[in-house]
Amino acid sequence: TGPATREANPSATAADRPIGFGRIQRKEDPRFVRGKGRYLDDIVLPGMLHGAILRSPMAHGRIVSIDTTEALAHPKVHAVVTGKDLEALNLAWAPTLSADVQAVLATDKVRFQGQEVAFVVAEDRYAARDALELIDVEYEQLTPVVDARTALAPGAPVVRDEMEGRTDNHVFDWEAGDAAATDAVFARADVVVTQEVVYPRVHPAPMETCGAIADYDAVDGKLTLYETTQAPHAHRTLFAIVAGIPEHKIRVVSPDIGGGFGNKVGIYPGYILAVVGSIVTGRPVKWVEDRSENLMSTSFARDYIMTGEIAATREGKILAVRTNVLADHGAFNATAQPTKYPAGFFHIFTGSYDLEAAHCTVTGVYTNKAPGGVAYACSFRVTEAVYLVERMVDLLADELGMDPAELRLRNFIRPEQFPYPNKTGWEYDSGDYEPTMRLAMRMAGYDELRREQAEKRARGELMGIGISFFTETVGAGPRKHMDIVGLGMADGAEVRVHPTGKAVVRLSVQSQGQGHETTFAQIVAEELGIPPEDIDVVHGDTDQTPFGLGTYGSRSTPVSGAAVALAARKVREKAKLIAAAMLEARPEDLEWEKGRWFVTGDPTQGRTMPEISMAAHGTIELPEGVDGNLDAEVTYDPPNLTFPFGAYICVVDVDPGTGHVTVRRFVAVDDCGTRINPMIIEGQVHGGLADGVGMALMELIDFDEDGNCLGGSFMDYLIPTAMEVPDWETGHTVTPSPHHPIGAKGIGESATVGSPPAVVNAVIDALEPYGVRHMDMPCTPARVWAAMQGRATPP
Ligand code: MCN
Ligand code: CUN
Repeated sequence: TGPATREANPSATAADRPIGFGRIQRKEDPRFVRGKGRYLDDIVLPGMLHGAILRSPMAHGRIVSIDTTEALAHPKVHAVVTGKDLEALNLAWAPTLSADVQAVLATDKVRFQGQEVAFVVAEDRYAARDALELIDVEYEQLTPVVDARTALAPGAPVVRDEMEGRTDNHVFDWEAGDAAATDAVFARADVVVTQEVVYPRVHPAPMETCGAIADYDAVDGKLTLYETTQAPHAHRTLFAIVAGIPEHKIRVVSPDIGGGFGNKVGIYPGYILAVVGSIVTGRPVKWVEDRSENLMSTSFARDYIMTGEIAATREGKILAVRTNVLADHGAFNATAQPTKYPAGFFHIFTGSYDLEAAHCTVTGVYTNKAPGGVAYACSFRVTEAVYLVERMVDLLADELGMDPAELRLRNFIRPEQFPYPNKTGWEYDSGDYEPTMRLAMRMAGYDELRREQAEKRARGELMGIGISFFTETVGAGPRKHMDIVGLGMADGAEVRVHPTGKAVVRLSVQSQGQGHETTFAQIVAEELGIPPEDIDVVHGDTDQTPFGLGTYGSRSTPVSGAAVALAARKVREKAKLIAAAMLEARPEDLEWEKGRWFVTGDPTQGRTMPEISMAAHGTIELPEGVDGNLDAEVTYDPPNLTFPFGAYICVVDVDPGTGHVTVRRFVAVDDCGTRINPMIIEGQVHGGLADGVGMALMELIDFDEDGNCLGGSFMDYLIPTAMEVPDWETGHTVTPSPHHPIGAKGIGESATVGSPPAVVNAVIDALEPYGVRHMDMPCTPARVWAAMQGRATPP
């Protein structure tokens, strides 16, 4: 299987380039590579002021008093806002995306280090920061809840004591699967393996931090809000609900986004404070957080303590998986995920295997840490699920003395079992796992690698080979099952073909680097035969785009991509009626070829899209019921999610003296169904693999016993650079989604989801001579070295 479908020479003329799907260069890149992107901080409005946030120095404390007199006296300060001021406006607390509330500015207590305490609006960013130092806050320090394992212990400090009658830190209990059936299968299994598996707290850490510019016009009552957001329409509705400003008076603009990775799904206090600042001062107010603020206060990811159990026969037939999870949600439950699923889509932990039973329980707890959850290319907690099951399968292989590739191959769901109803309530739409796995093994030279490993082991060298085979569930809704704060998960798209045959497509989703301006033009191009360069993609402005829930959970292609394809097909059908009128033929006698309707049996009698679009806006008499344009609009409610999958193989070398891990090779074979732009897909996979290596080897948001965040800068929170990653070896198979109009599944998070277990499995495989069965991420040199000494954590 070759890597690419169609190669395009970038210097080729438009006529040589593929019309539709294929490897075309990104339309947005001329702007980005010339430094002409327009990010939030590039926007300067006349008379704009600057906001800065005073944050809590401690994890848990009661606010005794706040004195803002000196800050207000600063000559460049226009306003200082505290929780008390917000209380008067009923804005001190805002609803989260998970039916909880979050303090916009603390009123009673601070509940995590870095929490928002006061907001200063000043002439410039420097003055605003200087004035923060002039605010005098007296705190009474309280004992924090730092370890989720102790959050439910009797007598633990209560994080959310502002809630009526609350005496503990319990957030929710949730379960999926059949407990009794699973217990019964475990009871008769030959082999059961149990392991606690921790997916630690990490951070999406996009290149651009979060920010907002609010511009409230008191005369016409209109709020224009520039925001780093992945979901402009959802944000607009939430602002309408929270601020009481009607939607038609709110315009949310999401400019170019410098990476989101889930970090820009939520509504942060800073965004709300920019709005308050603008209303109070009557001027536009910009707020942009710095790197430490981003790492310490905005949506973290993971923080799942999972106890996994896997049951199998002695011959290696996997029978069941069960797990209990303790989920650390921080001080407020601000997780972004569909209402029905407090643990996101974690119940895909049944993986790619044909199980007899499965069951999970998830318990969420409050701690004195930053709120958020799910963010970071997670497909709504599929990261945690895949990590759990792929670690458990490796542990089982170890227990049975079986090759981990062989064990997986024996247990895959077979192609004829699709659509496959799994044991926790999903219906996997399509899959053909074995060829994908075999391709990865062939590309890696699996048997040869095992031989090399045996030779090296004999010499005392530590080489590891790690496998991960993942199945994701991406593309939320359907809306009857899925909503976020009551908004059903569907997406709108609008296609307009102008008189001269050029087109514009308007989206409800928002690119943060995924190349939507290219791939969504390609979808229209494929359907209408209009070259992609003649199609403009408009997104990120609620005044210009149809309603929809936005970009996260790799849902843009599965949901919005479907909406675009169907809207384009509507245009094509309308074009058919107009072409028939032009040709004086019956519509049913016309046939389509890319870009043209022609009379069946007489290809010379036809009309091209530009001819038809001119006629639609022209003077010919249009058929009954056809109005004078070539436009269409669709809101797509997906019938099911899509289930992309992939096989990843990682080869590592571990330095026996230092415990340092080098990722020597990484083979990734992905199947995301129909591929719109293979180059963009490879880019998504490369980025996600780097994320995965980062999480597996170095990324960690840790806390000391007082709840101080130890990952608050890029000196402490390590992210991988080109030095730490190998040359990725990518391949693909194509198993289209049967329910998606073009057969495409999502790809944006696959590699982040699928790669961490491959890396960790490789590290543990390398440490086999030391009898290491498991270690928790990140596999830093200190931790690997400790594991080699038989210790769980470094001294
Ligand atoms: N694509 C394709 N063929 C397919 C599937 C996708 O050509 N069969 C293309 C799409 O058209 C799109 C890109 O690949 O241009 C990713 O598509 P999709 O899988 O639908 O994911 P989204 O566009 O919804 O992107 C969201 C996803 C998420 S949730 C995170 S987190 C993440 C990711 O994308 N954040 C990113 N990739 C990122 N890439 C960049 N550069 N920056 C981020 O912040
Ligand atoms: Cu979970 S990170 Mo992406 O879904 O925006």
